[in-house]
Formats: sequence, structure tokens, C-alpha cells
Amino acid sequence: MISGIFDDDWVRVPDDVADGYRRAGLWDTEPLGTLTRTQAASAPESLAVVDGRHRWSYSRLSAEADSLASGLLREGLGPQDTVLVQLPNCAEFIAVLLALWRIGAVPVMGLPAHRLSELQSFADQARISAYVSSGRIDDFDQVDAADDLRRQRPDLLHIVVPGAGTSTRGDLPDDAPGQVTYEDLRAATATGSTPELPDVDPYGPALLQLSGGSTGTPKLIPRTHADYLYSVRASVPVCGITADSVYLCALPCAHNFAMSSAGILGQLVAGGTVVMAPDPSPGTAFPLIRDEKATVAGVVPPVALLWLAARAHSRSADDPLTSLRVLQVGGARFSAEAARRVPTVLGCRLQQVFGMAEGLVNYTRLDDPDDIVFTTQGRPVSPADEVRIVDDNDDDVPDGEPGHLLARGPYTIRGYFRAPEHNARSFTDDGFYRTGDIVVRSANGDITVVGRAKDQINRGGEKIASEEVENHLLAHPGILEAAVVGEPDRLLGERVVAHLILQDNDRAADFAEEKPSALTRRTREFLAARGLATYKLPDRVVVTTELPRTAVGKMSTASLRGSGPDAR
Ligand code: AMP
Ligand code: DBH
Repeated sequence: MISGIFDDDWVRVPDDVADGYRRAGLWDTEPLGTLTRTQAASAPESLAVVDGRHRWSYSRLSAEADSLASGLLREGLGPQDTVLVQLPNCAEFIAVLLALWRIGAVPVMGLPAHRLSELQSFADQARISAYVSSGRIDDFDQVDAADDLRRQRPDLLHIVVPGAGTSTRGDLPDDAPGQVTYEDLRAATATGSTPELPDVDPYGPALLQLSGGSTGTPKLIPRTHADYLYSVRASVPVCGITADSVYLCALPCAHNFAMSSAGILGQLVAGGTVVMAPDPSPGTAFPLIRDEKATVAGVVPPVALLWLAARAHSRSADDPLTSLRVLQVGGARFSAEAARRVPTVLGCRLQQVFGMAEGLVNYTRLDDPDDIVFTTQGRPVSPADEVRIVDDNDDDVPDGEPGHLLARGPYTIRGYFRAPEHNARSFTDDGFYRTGDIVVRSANGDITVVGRAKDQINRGGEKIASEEVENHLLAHPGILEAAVVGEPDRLLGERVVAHLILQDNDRAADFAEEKPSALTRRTREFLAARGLATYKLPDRVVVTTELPRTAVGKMSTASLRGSGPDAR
């Protein structure tokens, strides 16, 4: 069975450009697996990661990664093998990533919200050799999922991290074939011994990130050690991260924002501490911020709104947020009105973050004037980022005018993983990524997101490709046509609405009479049974005789002002 990554699965940056990045010192020769080695030597006892069950110093984290790396090698994994990781926020997540990088394997960054449909697609596209899970996430049985994945990939190794999520050791079948636990992997190695590790190409793929996408199949994003590490190193000073920083990881840890902006890896680069929050609710996050003296946190807009509401209603003398210096908000457009309330209500600075797993990340700077921080999504993190804002003919538009954002640079991909046809549409001939975002750039270079020209819904930072959900709906024998669109929502920014034309038009009238909530529930159950992630399930279903297709994909005045959810 073919496994892992081959040279023609991904698109390299042209040699002369890559040489330029190396000469300019942007691309390091150290692969990501070496992170924590320096800290483990120079400040071994400083705290690297905390979760509900662990408080690991840098030396412990590094030793943990070494033991695991030995275990993974023993299990036959090695360079260019791909491993689907689907873990909740936990300390082991970091150890697993470091171990995979140390042996040159490539994690695929699954999210806890993903279900069988997404996992199968990733397993297939990335030709995975192993799946790392916590056994169970809420009502999702990952042991069953591993069995299902094994139908496609019979040799699949299932690595379980018991206790990381909602699983307990007792849930796991003890001697399931093809299953090992985290403990099994690290047990056989004497702590402190350094395994014989393979050489790892710093310019080769380090991880496969996920794109929200706009097509039927979710796309994988090949990020290299050098480009990813550069994006993190460039982000660290812009986010004010130092060895004294304590980052509250309240986003799903595998998300590109949480990983790299400056996120978990930013802390490891700077020698700071990561505190893993099991969920981002104020009830969980606030006490953690207080107890661990977190200085920075990153959240999506709906979570920022919940935090604002929680504080506006209960201000106690014993303020749990005194240590918090910066709240990063990104993943979807954050309204200026809410942005303005962050410093006054939460007592910290706001940093807007407009990034994408494909690369380009923009930040408002910590010393920017308030107006810029509240009303823009910031500027590219690196002076080497190339950004163009163009009209429908790819001609540059003047500052202050809306246009399509194109991006190229030292950490922006040149192509998706194993997707040549899609790449022809998503990249210009000279290698710019077509972000699908419609933005306005000011004379100072600050970017404001004003709309979108891609067939995608942004539900509070979670991206949903309309076509993917539509394809699943069309698998229902009663559905003739489906259009999945976003509609404005006060908390989420947008929510998912499925407009359906039924096979039997006479039945449509009956359906329309049926209680809308019953129809929505039935549709959601149908899609959930097909293994679709919960956040993609329609919030509302409408039966109709005509579909409300907006002209997405074209930049018309209407798409700028009307159809984009972010359009004002
Ligand atoms: P993905 O390509 O799936 O990683 O999603 C990245 C996309 O999320 C961007 O292209 C934007 O459409 C959206 N996005 C991320 N951050 C922001 C933000 N701060 N404001 C508006 N949109 C954002
Ligand atoms: O939405 C994103 O994908 C995102 C948002 C903020 C991102 O990838 C990032 C920062 O790095």
C-alpha cells in the first residue's frame, strides 16, 4: 500500500526564490523537531506546557518527545510518513508533534470537530500510516473511527492518548490489533536517552494543515519546516512574546492560528509557557488565566463576544484577568464596535489577526494607534510578504479601493497537496495565492477585510465549503438541488443555511408546511450520519422552488456590498 509523501505531491518554491530566502536568513536549516532542545539545555526547569493533568518543564517535554520518537521508529514510522493527529487541547499534543518532526514524519492537523467524512478524506489524500486520537471526543468514538479508516488503510496504526479527551483508559479495548497507547510508545525507552534520529530535510513538508476550502473535498496544505518556523519566528516579536509569556491556548490546538500566530510554537521558540484550555468558555478560560497568570490568548470573534459579555455582567474585585496583556482575535471579521470594547471591558490590548493556513498572516501591531487596531485587520507580518490587491482582471487597484487579495512570500504555499487542477485556479502563473478575500488597503498598508469572493461560509472562524455540504445533501434521494449559503448571525457572524429543491415538487409544499425545526433536525441527522463535522450542519433548512445563487467567484459591486457576509 502506498503511504506518505512523494516529491510530485506538492509544489516547491522555485530554486532561485528559495535561495533568496535562505541567503536573507529567513529560512532556517533547523527542522521543527529541534524546537525545545535549546531551552531544554539552557533553561531546563522553565515551564513549557500545562494542562489539567501535566506541568511539563522544557527538559521533560523534550525527553517526552525523544521517548515517543524512539517508540514511533520502533513501530516502523519514519521520514515522509503521514500521521493524522486528532487530539483535544492537551500537553501530549505538543510531545506528539515534536516526536513526529524528530523522525521526519508529517502530521495532518485534524480538529476535534472533524468526523468520519473529513477523516476519511484526509486519510486518503495524505495516505496516512497512523492515526493519533484520544479514544473518544464527546460522543465521537475514535476507536470505531480507526476501524473505519482501516478499511481504506489496512495497515493503519492507531495511537491512543488515553485521558487526553473525554476517554478513560477503561474505554479502550486492551489488545486491539494495530493499536498502541502513548504510554506503550514511550515506555520502552529509558528516559534521558537520545534516540538515533534520521536526518530531516528542513525544506521538505513538515505538516499538512487544513484549508476551509471552497470545493467538494477539503484541501490539504503542505507547510515546510523552514517556512512554518519562519512564520512563527516573524510573529514572536510582533505578538510581544518572550520567555515570560504565558499563552492560553483556547482555540483548538491544531488550528493554524493556535499553532503559529504566534501560538504554541511561538512560545516554544521564545521559551514561554503554553496553557492548554479544554474549551474557550469564560467559565473555563477565566480561572485558567487567573491561576496560570496567562499574558496572551487567541480567540475567534464569537468567543471574544462571550468574554466581553461575561465581564460586562460580572465585575468582581478579584479580577481574574489582571495578568492578560494581549487578546488576539482572528479567524473571521471582528466588528469595530466589539473591538473597541476589548481594552475597556477586558483590560488588555487587542491584536487583530487575519491569517490563513495557506500562509500569509497579518497583525495589527501592539503599538498601533487605537483606530488602526479597532478598524483594520493589520499588516503582513514579514517585510518579505508580497501582497497585491487586484480587480477581476488581475490589475492592481489603488489603495483605498476594494479588490481581491493575492499573496506570495517566504511562508505562503505555492500549491495545495496533490491538487494540480485546483492549483491552476487558486494560484496565479507567477505563484501568488488567490486568497478569495476582498480587502481594502490603506496608504499605510493596513488591510481591512470587506468581503469574500469564494464559495465558503465563515461560521465564527470555522470555514465551510458550500460545495462540500451540497454534495452530501445531493446524496439524499429526495433532494434534487441544494444551495448552501451563509446568512448573517449576531454571534457567529454567519450561519449555515441550506436551500433545497426536492425531487418531487408536490412534496415541496408539504415540506414547506412542516415545522421548519423538524426539517432542519432531519437534515442535520442525515448529514451527521454521513460523517460530516457538526459545525458544517445547516443551522436552518429552507425548501424552495428556486435557488438563491449569488454570483460568488466574481467581484461585482453586489458581491462587494451585498453578498459578502463581511460586507458593510
Ligand atoms: P483558511 O484558508 O481555511 O485557513 O481560512 C483563512 C480565511 O479565514 C481567510 O482567507 C479569511 O477569509 C478568513 N479570516 C481569517 N482571519 C480573518 C480576520 N481577522 N478577518 C476576516 N477574515 C478572516
Ligand atoms: O482563519 C485562519 O485560518 C487564521 C486566522 C488567524 C490563521 O490561519 C492564522 C491566524 O494563522
